[in-house]
Amino acid sequence: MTSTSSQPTETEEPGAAGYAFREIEARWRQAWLDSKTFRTLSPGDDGFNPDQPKCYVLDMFPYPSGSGLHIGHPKGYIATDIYSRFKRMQGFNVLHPMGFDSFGLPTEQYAREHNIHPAVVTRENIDNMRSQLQFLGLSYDWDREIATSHPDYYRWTQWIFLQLFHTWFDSEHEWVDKNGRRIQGKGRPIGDLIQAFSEGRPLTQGDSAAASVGEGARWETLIEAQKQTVLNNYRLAYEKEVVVNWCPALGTVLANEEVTSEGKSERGDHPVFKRPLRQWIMRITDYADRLLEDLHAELDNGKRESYRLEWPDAVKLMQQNWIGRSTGAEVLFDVLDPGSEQAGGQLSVFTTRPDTLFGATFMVVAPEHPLVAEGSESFLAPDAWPSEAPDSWKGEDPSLGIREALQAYRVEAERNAQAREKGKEKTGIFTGIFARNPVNDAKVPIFAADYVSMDYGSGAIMGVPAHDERDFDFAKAHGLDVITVVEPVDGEVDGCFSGAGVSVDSPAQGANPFAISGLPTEQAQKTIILALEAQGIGSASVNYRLRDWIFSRQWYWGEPFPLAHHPETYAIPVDPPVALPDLEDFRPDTSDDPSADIRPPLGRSPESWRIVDVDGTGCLRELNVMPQWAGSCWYYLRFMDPRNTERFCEPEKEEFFGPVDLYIGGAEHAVLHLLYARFWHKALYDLGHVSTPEPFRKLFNQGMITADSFADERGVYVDIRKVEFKEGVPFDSDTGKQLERFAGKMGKRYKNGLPPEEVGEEFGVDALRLYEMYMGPLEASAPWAMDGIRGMQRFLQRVWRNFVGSEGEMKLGGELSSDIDSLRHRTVLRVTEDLENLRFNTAIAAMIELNNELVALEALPQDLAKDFLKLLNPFAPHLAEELWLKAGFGNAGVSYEPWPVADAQRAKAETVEIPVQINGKVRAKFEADVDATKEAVEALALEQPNVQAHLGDKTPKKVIVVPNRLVNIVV
Ligand code: ANZ
Repeated sequence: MTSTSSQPTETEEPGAAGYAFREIEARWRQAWLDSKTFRTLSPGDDGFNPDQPKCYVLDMFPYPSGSGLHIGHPKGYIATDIYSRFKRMQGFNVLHPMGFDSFGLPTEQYAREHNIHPAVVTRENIDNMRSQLQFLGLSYDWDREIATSHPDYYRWTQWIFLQLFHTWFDSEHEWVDKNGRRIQGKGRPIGDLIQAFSEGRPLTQGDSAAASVGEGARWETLIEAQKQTVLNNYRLAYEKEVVVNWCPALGTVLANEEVTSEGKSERGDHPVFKRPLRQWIMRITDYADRLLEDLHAELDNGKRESYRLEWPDAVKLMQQNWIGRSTGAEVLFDVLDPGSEQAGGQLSVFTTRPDTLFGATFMVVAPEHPLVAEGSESFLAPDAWPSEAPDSWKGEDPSLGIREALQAYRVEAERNAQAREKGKEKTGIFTGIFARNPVNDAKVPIFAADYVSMDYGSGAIMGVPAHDERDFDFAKAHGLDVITVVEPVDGEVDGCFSGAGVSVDSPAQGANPFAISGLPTEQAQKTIILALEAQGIGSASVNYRLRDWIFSRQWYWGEPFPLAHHPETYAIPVDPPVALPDLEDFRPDTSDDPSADIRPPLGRSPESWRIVDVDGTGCLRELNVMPQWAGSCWYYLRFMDPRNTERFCEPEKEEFFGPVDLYIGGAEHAVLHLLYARFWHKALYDLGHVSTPEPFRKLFNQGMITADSFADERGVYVDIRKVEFKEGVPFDSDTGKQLERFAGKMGKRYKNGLPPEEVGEEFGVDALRLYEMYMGPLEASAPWAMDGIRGMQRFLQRVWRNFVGSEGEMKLGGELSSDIDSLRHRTVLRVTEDLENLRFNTAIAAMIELNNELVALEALPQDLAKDFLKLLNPFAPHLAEELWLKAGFGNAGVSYEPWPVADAQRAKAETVEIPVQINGKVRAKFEADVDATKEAVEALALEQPNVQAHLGDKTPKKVIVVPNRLVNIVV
């Protein structure tokens, strides 16, 4: 960075010419790096003080993109920097690290487009972003920098993966954690399960089915491959064939969010196909209850006071909805053999309203349900339409035979699958099959319809049109009965009533075990569930929206799995590190053919890498890699001990620094990243590798910095540096053509994101930092405006002028007046409280007010000058350090000076100026004692000569006194 001395600009304050911010900032930036000012000592380091309290302040680390940072990105980083500097001055041992989330598709795609190896791209991008972050004077401990794509890092990601592979969740296990908390369910070593099996724990039905052995088979009779298949059913990291979104043109699997409603890839608009694929999956659903509970629970980590997560309510709610716990019942309906009244099978439904069973007039299964899926063993549909079926039950074309019609509906439903969720019209088709309602023996038709989804509950429902909107719409469209069985406690309903109320029209209380008439909904549900359980036709049941997490990706730039495949088709762990082979051709195999073999890039690695010898057997390595999320699941732990080559993190250090005290990042990570990281953390907690039940104590989402963008008549964005305004109308300075203005996001593609270096060079980094914090509350989004940064530059120039005379001499000395002293204490109070609560904008306002009062002083009394620089330091550290040094306050700098403490007594202003309004217009001002009574203030106001003059002989209707603020007289 070149440092030119500051040339006067039009906005410069007179007399502030000595404030050479470019030179000052460049010098301090370098000095902090050279002397490692912000290095954090850990337990075990020389000079570490175990009695000093810790504060762990973390940013969501960036992925090193090719375009680097723009001025919108550092908002959160500036906030954590301010907080970290504040906490250091308050005497905390602050851990404030930074690193790079450098594996993943964005980097690989950039590499493909620019034809550079991802490793090279990553290195260049990291170097660029590091220097951008350093330019901003952020006080990271750079000795702790990590990159998730570095082998020293990802060998531990692999190690954690293996911990999960070797763990199963024992939902029955009740235990007391080391902080004395009773917890239901625990991640336990898989060895415990193996031992239990060999000591006689019976295999479940699912276990036997998976191992293809008969029911009642015993563990010790299984061969190794069968045992491994059973264990795969339990492992937290397991293998399964699942249906995925396969995009052959991109050569990769896509997440649902990456597929458009037309079934195309969001990136590139290529066709996407549903296709079964063997994947590694994380059994996060086992932790659903604990992930939910701890959002609100009182937590304790044994060394500090107990606490609850201080997260935005909106984020907690999003996680809660994402997990989506529903309680209700599973109910078995007898399915009648076609053309008979005899039960030929059973159909299980999940309902949240078992109290509405008497109102069930039909059933619906998902189009893929085995009951109607041709070729499935449970396929039951008859050969011809039953005589009961009206045309409205027969789908689009009633002239089709039942099997053709069902087949046509299935195909249609699959085609619509991507857009299914909120499909307006409730289409569906009769399956030709009837079932019997277990509570009243009513015969009900079974439909297949795509408003029921195969991956929730059992993929089948009972239709209760009187009390469920979707069922109501469906019943209307297909001419089905609507029977009301719940009424509101008061008031009437028209149409569908889905609320809680009182059961009606079910058997009266008495002999019938399902008697619920007259019972309030909650009680009716309990009664029904007990009766279902007693008769063996149902039970209480819980369902979750949360799905297990698909953990494999078919690209190159990710963590290799520490696994190989035994020829007998089970996975064998391989000790980390497993280095990513250096492939020259790292591109995926793409194709036009949706059924072409899926060949991940690692399949092209040399045989010496691909084949691992395990006890004399050649095993093929897993060729998929881990997803982008893997590295970010635990990076906050590595920062505590980033160079450890023996462990992922030394327990002593984790116990000292954990959990993260403040975590700031974008709201877009509210669910996935934070949920995945919490899941890994809990599993590590159960295994005894971390000491706290939750990773992030306080979470804060910064708002976005938005910006106007400008486009020409073709809709092509024009670089904002080329936009010129004539009477408020934007023009392209190159072509002279008028442009259209759009408000919105800042970003490279809108050509409206300036690099921070450009803005920092022009106005100063301190001004940039202040401005980003002064734009409004940290959580709010606000548009960038150049005028705003000029305002902050003027503030800093005024600070300079208050401290430095025209000859460059420091203006220090003199006595502190009691007025200024009390303002100083008030400002310390306000700034301290605002910093603690991340209200940086109002803290800056308080400093501006104080600074404005100092303009009138010839010289600054020492104590005042010191306190002012201390308050300023977290926000504008370069200027604060410079003035501290120039003032001779100490060569060690201001960064670790003790934070000023306010004297609440002295913070009280003795008198305040109070304006007097008559009918809303200010007519006078007077000084009043801050402690003056309302009556005294009112009397003083009425005595003011100008007030008397305006009142004349009128008597006021009303006098309103706002203490210490205002008197308002209404006449
Ligand atoms: C009968 C009923 C009566 C229902 C009533 C609701 C109200 P949540 O809260 O989301 O868990 N359902 C069950 N499985 C389904 C599936 N695979 N696809 C679509 N819908 C399904 O919702 C559970 C309710 O959604 C269940 O309770 C079921 O409808 C429906 F007055 O059963 B209900």
